[in-house]
Amino acid sequence: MTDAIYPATRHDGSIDAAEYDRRYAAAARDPDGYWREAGRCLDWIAPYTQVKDTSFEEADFRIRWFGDGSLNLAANCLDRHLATRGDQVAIIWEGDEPGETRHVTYRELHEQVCRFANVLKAQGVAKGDRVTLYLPMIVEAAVAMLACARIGAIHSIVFGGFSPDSLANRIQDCDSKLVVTADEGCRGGKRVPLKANVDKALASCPSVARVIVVRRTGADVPMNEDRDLWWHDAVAQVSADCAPEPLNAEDPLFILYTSGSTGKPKGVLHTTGGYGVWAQTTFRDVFDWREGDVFWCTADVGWVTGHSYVVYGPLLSGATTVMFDGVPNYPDHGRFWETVDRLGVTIFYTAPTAIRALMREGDDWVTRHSRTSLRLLGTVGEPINPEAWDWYHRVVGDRRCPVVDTWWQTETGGILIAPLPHATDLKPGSATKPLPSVLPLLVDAEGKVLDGATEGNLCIADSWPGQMRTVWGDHERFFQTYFTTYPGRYFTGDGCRRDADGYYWITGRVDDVINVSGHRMGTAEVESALVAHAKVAEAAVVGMPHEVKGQGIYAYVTLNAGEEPSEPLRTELRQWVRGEIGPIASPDAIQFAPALPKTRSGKIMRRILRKIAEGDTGNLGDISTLADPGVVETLVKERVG
Ligand code: 6R9
Repeated sequence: MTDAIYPATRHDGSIDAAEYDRRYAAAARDPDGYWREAGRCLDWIAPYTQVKDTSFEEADFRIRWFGDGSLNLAANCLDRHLATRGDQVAIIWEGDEPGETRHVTYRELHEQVCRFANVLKAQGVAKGDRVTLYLPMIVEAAVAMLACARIGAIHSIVFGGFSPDSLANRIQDCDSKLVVTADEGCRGGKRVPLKANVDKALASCPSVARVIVVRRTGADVPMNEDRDLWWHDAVAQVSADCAPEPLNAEDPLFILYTSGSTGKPKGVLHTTGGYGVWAQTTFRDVFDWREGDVFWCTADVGWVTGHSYVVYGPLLSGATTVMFDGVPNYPDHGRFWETVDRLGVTIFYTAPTAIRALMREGDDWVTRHSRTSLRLLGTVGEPINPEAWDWYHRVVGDRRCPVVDTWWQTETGGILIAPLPHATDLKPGSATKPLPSVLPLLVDAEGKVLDGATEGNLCIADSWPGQMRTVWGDHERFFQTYFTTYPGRYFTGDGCRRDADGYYWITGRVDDVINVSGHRMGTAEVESALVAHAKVAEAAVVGMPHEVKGQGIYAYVTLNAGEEPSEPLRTELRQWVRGEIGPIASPDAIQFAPALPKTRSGKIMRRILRKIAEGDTGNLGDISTLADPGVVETLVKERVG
């Protein structure tokens, strides 16, 4: 073994190493047969006879799973559990203030979903229509998602931290008919003006005829009589019966916008059958879910992790899932562990950035709470450094709880590479091994497949049921983005190392995407926000190492002639980007650059800008192709931070 290793602990009834090996081999040998069986984890209205129908080749490019089956995912999350677990808690909602808690049973959730589905229908929302959700982490967010799924409408959730402009872009791109929001959100004791943001966004969104507003804080918000409805009024006026719409396995379930290396965020589209199967099986297997578990994934439903592991995976499985509307450091740094104790959380899933932030505050915030209910810990969103892994394992988990480091993407629908907690020996910092049906390949820049212990670009050789199906409105962009860099393979955009034991170590993005606190940002998006400012002539954005966020945003800004660099302007530009995109995109460092290093053909040399931002200025590599090598010297001298 090549690295520190924590042997898998045996647990009766869990998948062990032999069973993992058996499943992995079976799925590799006969994916069709494997998923024909595994697809039965869902209840189908019309059973499928076809299973895998996929090709990554340009000539017959297609991704279809269970293509002739029909089902309804809301019915799978709710109705099928009513007979056996109607009175079991489905969602424990934990508000921003500790102890501001609501328990919602499967029966209650079913009724709320049916009512809201009827509200949507009464507003003219039909199968295939898009509905944008711009909500805090409240029960109504899950209700609205499932109500869409029940009638075959496509939900598109926009994270509540995005600006009115970002919201407007995402509404326009998919032509949403209806928006669901709240008066305000609460985060760490502060208010977020969600309804006011919607009002601003809708000035440029003529497709939206109706806004439904949840009363969350009771703030006095202006209601447009022709357009806006209160959620509580609307649900009171409709019946609590709503038959689930039978949907084809390949009917769309949701759109979720995510950043890429070029252009505007892409609307990643997931469909019903394959996504449902993937969300449920990965939830059950990776988190080793058992009856009685209280599962807490701290992600917001505005991100894919919230879709798959706050809502769909747990509810499809009949689990009890925690929805958290707060932040890790409010009212103090012990919030997670105080809440774990109070709610009896058994499985806890969060992001490395949160772990690193809490680690800095000292062990005492953790150890003053018992955490005895915990039996399994997980991470997602970015590489976890071994030091943070070790702290999580040793201090939070008292060395008792396996840590599952789960690698996946918005595009993959659910986890692809992760340990199974009682099957896989753990190595801190490694997402370990692929799940059954996941065939990772490491390739070099020319696309040559690399064998054995090596490092390269991470591709996946063949389809899995949870894979995205298209980019909303731009199927060509879907193919171009993911299947042309290495023809015949899905390219993830990540770099990766494989060790002698066949373990995978994700090294981070190899494209122009940066990962800030586990949130994906396209450098191009931040650049276009910066150049939209009247004083900015040109901007180049790169990632830089950041102790807590993993990566920070480093922006080089060239001002228009006649504009002078200044501290107030720096602050103004930061505020500007917050306003254009949202707080998560605010640059950590802004360097005013008289000029940017460019090739003679005018291409910005990002490689050099990355090195300067990283402080690695001793070794800038070949700069002889630069139009004006003198530019670099100035940049190095004036580096900030
Ligand atoms: C689920 C999610 C995807 C990108 C991905 C990679 C990074 C996610 C990771 C990880 C190392 C892990 N990433 N999980 N890197 N180890 N366990 O985060 O989706 O927001 O689309 O981001 O995040 O770079 O390509 P998404």
